[in-house]
Amino acid sequence: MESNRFTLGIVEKNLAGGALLSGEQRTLLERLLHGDPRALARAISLVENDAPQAAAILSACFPHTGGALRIGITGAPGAGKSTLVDRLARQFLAAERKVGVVAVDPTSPFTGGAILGDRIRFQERHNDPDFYARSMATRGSLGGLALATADVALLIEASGKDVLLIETVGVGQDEIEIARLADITLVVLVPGMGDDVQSLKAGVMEIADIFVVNKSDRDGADRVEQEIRALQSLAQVHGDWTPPVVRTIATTGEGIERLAASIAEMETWLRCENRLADRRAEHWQRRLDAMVRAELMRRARRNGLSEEELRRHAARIASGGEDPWQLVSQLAKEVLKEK
Ligand SMILES: Nc1nc2c(ncn2[C@@H]2O[C@H](COP(=O)(O)OP(=O)(O)OP(=O)(O)O)[C@@H](O)[C@H]2O)c(=O)[nH]1
Ligand SMILES: [Mg+2]
Repeated sequence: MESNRFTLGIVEKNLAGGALLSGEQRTLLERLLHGDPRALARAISLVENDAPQAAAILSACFPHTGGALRIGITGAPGAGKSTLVDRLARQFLAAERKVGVVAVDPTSPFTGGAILGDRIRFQERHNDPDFYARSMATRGSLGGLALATADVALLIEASGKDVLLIETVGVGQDEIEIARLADITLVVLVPGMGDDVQSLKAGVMEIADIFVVNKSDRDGADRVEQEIRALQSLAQVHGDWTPPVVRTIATTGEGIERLAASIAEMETWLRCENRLADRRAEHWQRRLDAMVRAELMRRARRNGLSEEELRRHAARIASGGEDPWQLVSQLAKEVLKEK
């Protein structure tokens, strides 16, 4: 990929807080930027664990990103998202695009069994140097799951991928936030399962750029499609882009070419009239907000605000022994004193 020809020398000027990388970190980054999957895995672990060098690594990778197309795939548990991701990955690889996958592990015990299956299925492709997949297990990281997923996606992109597929279970706010990181969001629906379009959260409907009616081999695909169209006639959310409805059978691959064509159409539309840039600026605004909060919390933690300490304050506040507004104001002052 073009951006990988940059040398670290150029990149280093832009590092977060003027941080300098150690020799070991430079080697790690150079390997990552050349697409070494082991270096990438190591960098992801450092970032996921909020290691002290995480910001410097992300900062060094940032100039090597921006070129890849990010596709979010969201939908109810078991809708066939991973099977679709696998099919789409093959489609893109066949078109000589390098593919990265981030799968956010569902936390619901209902779907827990699928995680292992995903890992095995995705790992089978690990021999392909143009493919990299990672599942996110982190919960409760400082900046939240959406921020952690965005950071991991950034690292994978910097390692030279052209297309990123980000799979999330579209149930909670966190997951909707993750889907919003994408340039194009696919909302996967299935016939039956009591999963009527009407019952879908408004947030999920709003983020859909393309509707996928998967498991179209089952009865009721017509009805799902009609319901989506009925809702669409009520609301136009994307200006002159009407989200298409594509039927698929992910297990056999039926409809995948049509889906890939819809993605390509949307990509062309996004690349006109600055739409992609506008969308990404909106994403960055949300992400910056989360990054600032995370950084302030990180500093507060460094200043000794441990979970333990927070719990003590909370107990005192609950019993009327401490004023929360004074406490927060004091904590903020301490954080801001730090250079
Ligand atoms: N009949 C039918 N089954 C499908 C289709 N697509 C996927 N499946 C099956 O549905 C099950 C769930 O598929 P996954 O791809 O794991 O679904 P998922 O949405 O990733 O699931 P979670 O990540 O656990 O939410 C698997 O047994 C698939 O084989 C389809 O088009 N038709
Ligand atoms: Mg899955």
